[in-house]
Amino acid sequence: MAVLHNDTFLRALLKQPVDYTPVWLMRQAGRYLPEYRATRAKAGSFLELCHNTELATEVTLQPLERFKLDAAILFSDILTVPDAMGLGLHFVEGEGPRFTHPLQHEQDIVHLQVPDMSRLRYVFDAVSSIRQALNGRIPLIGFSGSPFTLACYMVEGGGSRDFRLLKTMLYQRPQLLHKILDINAQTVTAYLNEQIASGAQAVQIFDTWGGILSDAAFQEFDLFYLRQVVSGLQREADGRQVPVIVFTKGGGQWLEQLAALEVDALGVDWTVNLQQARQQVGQRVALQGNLDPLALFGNPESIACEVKRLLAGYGAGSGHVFNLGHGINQFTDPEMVKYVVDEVHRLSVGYHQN
Ligand code: 1CP
Repeated sequence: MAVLHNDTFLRALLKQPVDYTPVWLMRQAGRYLPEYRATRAKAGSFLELCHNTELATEVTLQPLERFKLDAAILFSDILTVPDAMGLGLHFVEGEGPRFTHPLQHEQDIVHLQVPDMSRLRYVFDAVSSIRQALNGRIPLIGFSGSPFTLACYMVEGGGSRDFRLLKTMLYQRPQLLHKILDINAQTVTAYLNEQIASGAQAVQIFDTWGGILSDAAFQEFDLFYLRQVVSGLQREADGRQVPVIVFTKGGGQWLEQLAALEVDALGVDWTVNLQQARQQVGQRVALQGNLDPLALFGNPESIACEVKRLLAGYGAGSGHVFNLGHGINQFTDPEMVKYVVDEVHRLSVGYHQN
């Protein structure tokens, strides 16, 4: 494997000294880039794009050609996992992902099993291929949905506004939901370990829907299973630590408990005050975030102001990875993305003069 030329991202996650604050953006490869839309059209569909090693590699690298990003993220989707469990993922034009066989009845759930990882071979092939194509330029992030966030889609059969079906199960038949979560936790652990074995140099667990839960439900149905996953992860590869990031959207009120997971970093959404968050988590974890993705719809002055505010909020020293507080919006102007990335690099140097 090629020597890693830019390890700023990995160093910041481990709170080791860096020269500037590293930056990458959730969903940095995607519909806001015309070249992504062209490659997706060539692939035929989003799912075919995920299944095609060469094209998945191509779209992963696209944002790196435009912006000086400090990490690449595997191009795939969190819903490949329930698909491998037999739920039948497909996309309805204009409506997003759907499952043919959602988990809504006991008989759907009793037979649920950890899938054979060979069904996700195409993801691991993409990881190896991207890692090779990166040739040591920057590190590659692997990812998975959290057990709970995956369960949201598996029970609802797609996205949802209120998660009524999921919550009906949670309150009426909690043991059924626990069964799904237990299988998901085992699956996510195996899936991330296989990505690490294939070349992922850091992993992020997307807990996108943790924030819909009550405090009590978060502990029982989300945090418990995050802990299971994190404790089963392979934390070293090629003689280097593989940092683990957990991003719970809407999880600002649980930072201390999340920091007590044995993770290296927590992703935070834009509602969180970085200075207060840093005080809360102390030395335990690094923080990743948290520009409002819609701040990119401002102008250069307003964007520079937000970047300055976030960098000053975290303050001096390592342990901050700049990112958005959630995925980039599809109508974002790529010029504004370039501007943010360059401003983070330029303005952060002053916070790292040891
Ligand atoms: O039309 C298209 O081209 C499909 C749009 C799209 C893209 C570009 C989907 C469908 N997924 C992706 C890629 C993707 N998804 C990545 C790629 C790597 C990157 O550049 O960051 C990642 C990390 C994800 C993760 C993902 N998928 C999450 C977690 C992160 C988040 O944004 O909260 C979730 C919740 C999904 C589900 C999903 N996949 C796609 C859509 C539109 C959705 C959301 C569905 C919904 O809740 O309504």
